[in-house]
Amino acid sequence: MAMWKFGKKKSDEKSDEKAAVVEPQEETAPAEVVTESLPAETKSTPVADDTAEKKGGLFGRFRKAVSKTVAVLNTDIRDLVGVEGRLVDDEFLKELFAHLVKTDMGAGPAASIRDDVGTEHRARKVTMDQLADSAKRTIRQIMAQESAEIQFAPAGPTVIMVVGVNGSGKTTSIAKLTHLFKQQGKSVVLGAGDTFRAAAVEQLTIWAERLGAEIVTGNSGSDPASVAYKAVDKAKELNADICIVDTAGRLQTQTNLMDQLTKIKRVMAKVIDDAPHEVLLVLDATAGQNAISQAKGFSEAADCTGIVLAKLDGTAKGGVAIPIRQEFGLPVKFIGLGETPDAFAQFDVDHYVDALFDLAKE
Ligand SMILES: Nc1nc2c(ncn2[C@@H]2O[C@H](COP(=O)(O)OP(=O)(O)OP(=O)(O)O)[C@@H](O)[C@H]2O)c(=O)[nH]1
Ligand SMILES: [Mg+2]
Repeated sequence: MAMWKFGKKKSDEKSDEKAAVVEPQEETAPAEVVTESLPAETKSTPVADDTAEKKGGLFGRFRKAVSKTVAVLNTDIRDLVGVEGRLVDDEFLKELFAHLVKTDMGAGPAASIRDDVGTEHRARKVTMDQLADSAKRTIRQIMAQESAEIQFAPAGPTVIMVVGVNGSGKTTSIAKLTHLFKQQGKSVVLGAGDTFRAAAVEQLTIWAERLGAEIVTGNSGSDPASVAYKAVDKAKELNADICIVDTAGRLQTQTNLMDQLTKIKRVMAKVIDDAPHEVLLVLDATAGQNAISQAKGFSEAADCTGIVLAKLDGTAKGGVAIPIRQEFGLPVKFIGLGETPDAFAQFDVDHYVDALFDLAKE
């Protein structure tokens, strides 16, 4: 399999060229980017019994991310049920709902849990374990998703477009994806489709250099669709495994900018028929319920195929993954747990639900 490394910009780059192609350079060694000792390859949502994960590692951060939900389950709801168990009646179900909505899972999932507990246990005594089992089943049902796997192209480069609001974590998530693919021995071409700010191109160029990826850039202010076109074209020419295209941050209310995403997608399909194979929406987990309204506009405008929940390490509101899944039917594919390329994990529903509930027993 061909491996492509980042090299210097062509000095004879034509000034009228909208996208500048950076040629591969054999000697460039990827710089050291790992700043802490984390497992070399994180395949899915960190699990509690992974002994390689220490406090402060991925699992520690993940546990902190869901700590608010865990705390509510472990204190308020445990108290509500009591050691002896509690009769399930309207009063209990009302109180249960009031506690569940405090966990950031949102009113929809809280109501589903309440209703399912009511259906399963009404007029009977319920223990904390039975309640947790019932709630787990409900959340698993809500979160049940096809797959967190990237939908790879059947042949040729897999094209991934990354979208989201300003500062949500798009470019960092691209670095994380690149790191993951490089670990799998795949070749990656990046497209610096955020031509809005010169710093954005620089940021992605640095990541490409560090991670050993090819990059296609455009001049500041140039048409992002042109950069996207050239990036996909370059990936095809090099027969690269993956092409990831960055986009400028935008609000779902900015109609022109949202239309631009449609245009970027259209030009990609001119190079490779079924591209982009993935449109990943990066959501800032610290935005809580706001993240949900962001997702609405984006998933419609850009036909998103999956969600990257970034900055989960910066919040205790990890419960937000549940309403996101319930309202959109979009799979949560990856979670971001820090600023380094390895602070990334594929989302695993079972690990997630176990973390929410099993930790409540600690
Ligand atoms: N703690 C933490 N910080 C993150 C994570 N992902 C991104 N960040 C930080 O969030 C800030 C914004 O990240 P970017 O990747 O530049 O976000 P962006 O969506 O590309 O931003 P724009 O291009 O300006 O729209 C940076 O300081 C990142 O280091 C994460 O998972 N955890
Ligand atoms: Mg960016």
